[in-house]
Amino acid sequence: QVWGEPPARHYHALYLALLAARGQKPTSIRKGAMSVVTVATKPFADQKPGTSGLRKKVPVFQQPHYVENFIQSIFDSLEDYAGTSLVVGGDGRYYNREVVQTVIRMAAANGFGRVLVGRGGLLSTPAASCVIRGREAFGGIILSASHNPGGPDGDFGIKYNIGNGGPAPEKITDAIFERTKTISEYRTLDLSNVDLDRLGAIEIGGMAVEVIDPVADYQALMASLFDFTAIRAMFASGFTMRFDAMHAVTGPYARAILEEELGAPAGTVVNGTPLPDFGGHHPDPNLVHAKELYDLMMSDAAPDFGAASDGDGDRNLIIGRGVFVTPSDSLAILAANAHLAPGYRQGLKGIARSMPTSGAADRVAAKLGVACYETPTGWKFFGNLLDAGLATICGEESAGTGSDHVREKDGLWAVLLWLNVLAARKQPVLEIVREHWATYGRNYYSRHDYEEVDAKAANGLMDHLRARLDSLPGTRLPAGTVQAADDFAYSDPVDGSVSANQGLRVLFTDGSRIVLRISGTGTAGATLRLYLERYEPDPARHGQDTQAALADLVETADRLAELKARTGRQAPTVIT
Ligand code: G16
Repeated sequence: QVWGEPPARHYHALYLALLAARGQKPTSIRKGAMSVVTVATKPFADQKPGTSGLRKKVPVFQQPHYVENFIQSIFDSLEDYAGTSLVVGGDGRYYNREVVQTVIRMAAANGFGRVLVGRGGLLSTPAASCVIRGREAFGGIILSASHNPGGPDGDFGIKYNIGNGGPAPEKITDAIFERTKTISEYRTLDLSNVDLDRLGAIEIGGMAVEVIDPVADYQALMASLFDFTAIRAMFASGFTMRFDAMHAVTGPYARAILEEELGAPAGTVVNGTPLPDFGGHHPDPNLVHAKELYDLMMSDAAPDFGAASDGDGDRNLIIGRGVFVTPSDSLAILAANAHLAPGYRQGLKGIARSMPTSGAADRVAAKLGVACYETPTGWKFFGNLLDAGLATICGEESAGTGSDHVREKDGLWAVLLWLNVLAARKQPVLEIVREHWATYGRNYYSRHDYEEVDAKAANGLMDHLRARLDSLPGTRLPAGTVQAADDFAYSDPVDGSVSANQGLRVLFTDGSRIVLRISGTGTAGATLRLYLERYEPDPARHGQDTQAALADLVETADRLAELKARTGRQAPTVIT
């Protein structure tokens, strides 16, 4: 056992042995010592998990029984978990602590043997994945709405992760949703709150509650993957960096690893204290919400390296001095250079990217001679590929990159891999990016989001374009001639499951693409995402402005999908 802890199932065996020595049975403890309360309830119609769990406004979750219904529906959709361990933690946003307490009570009432909870109710999403795997838990409940704003009127979310540490696959989320439609009661304990701020174990109603250091397991895992000695030497020789934790969960992780362990000067991590409302900001590490960092990196005062992470620590933003690295390029560059880090010295088994992510990683995979998998949007689709050893590194255009070290995307991991590459190559980020484009060509890429569009209008737009897809091949449009057009469907190579309707694609003969889909994480109206990509092999043409390079694709998308007319918007809300 890596973590110096008894694995969960051994723990349960020890627990049973202890009870036997006392002449007790677990059921007698359950029935006798705790006051399990069965509460009558009625279904809520809106508990369908989206791209990443159930995300709603805080007041929706605050309705009586709303959280309990969803948690009970999760438990009712699982089998054989009696006596096992459940990991619980969240990104510290408003309502996090209350829901952690609810989960603990309900886990005890439903027969879990142990709950592992991060101190203060905190666990970043990748750290939760790390703890589930490292401590062999049955699964975990992660409380987060990721990069969405927090606070009493902000967003909240609940997600279930399975024993491999990754988001529950559709088979389970579908079962949870079905259960939410028929639920009539839930089980909980009549018990006051447990102290989440003191490390150590206590027992409630026959179940152990262990408050763990949220950083320690994760930090040890990072140290096993990267050349910390080389990164430490780089900082010691004057390398400068700014990491913006956006008042979200990564602050304590970044301080412990970057400043305390790797010797980056104090103050390298900014906005490092997690706050329930993220300081009133939107913890989304993109060029809009991390503008201060972006402006610094483009100025004369720029440090060597800039990075940020989101609400729950699974997304990353990478900016070198004078250069923003798109998430799609970052995936490709990290894949091409991963062998420079000790954890990936053996090479990659394969690369996986979500469909809307640019094809830059495909070119790296081709050169490495490994497979590149194209999955629907949603980290859960990478789980099978990683478990089966088909892919080592995965990434998404939505600022997510990760590897088989956990089963979630991992913001700080991406930052540390970049630092490892910089320490090994001893070149500025800009030079590394330019060399990469010179070798592989440049995939100009951008995403245009139309947020809070009327849901009916958004669906009408999608239906209209979907109906035209079959007639498009061969058509000449401002962006070029259409080669193929379809509604993306994915057939999982491991379990054969098929996921249809995953985004409309219009592919041009020169390799350019337009993709349109409706976000599965928005909490108000519909968010339309338009993804644009153009491949440019000629290094002499790698210096163009991204939006200018994609202008004819934008015009073509509007012509095909009637974006302006149907959304009533003249321009997107956010361009990344
Ligand atoms: C989640 C998913 C990602 C997905 C992203 C955006 O990320 O885990 O796989 O790419 O949402 O999804 P959509 O385009 O449907 O809004 P996160 O960081 O929000 O948990």
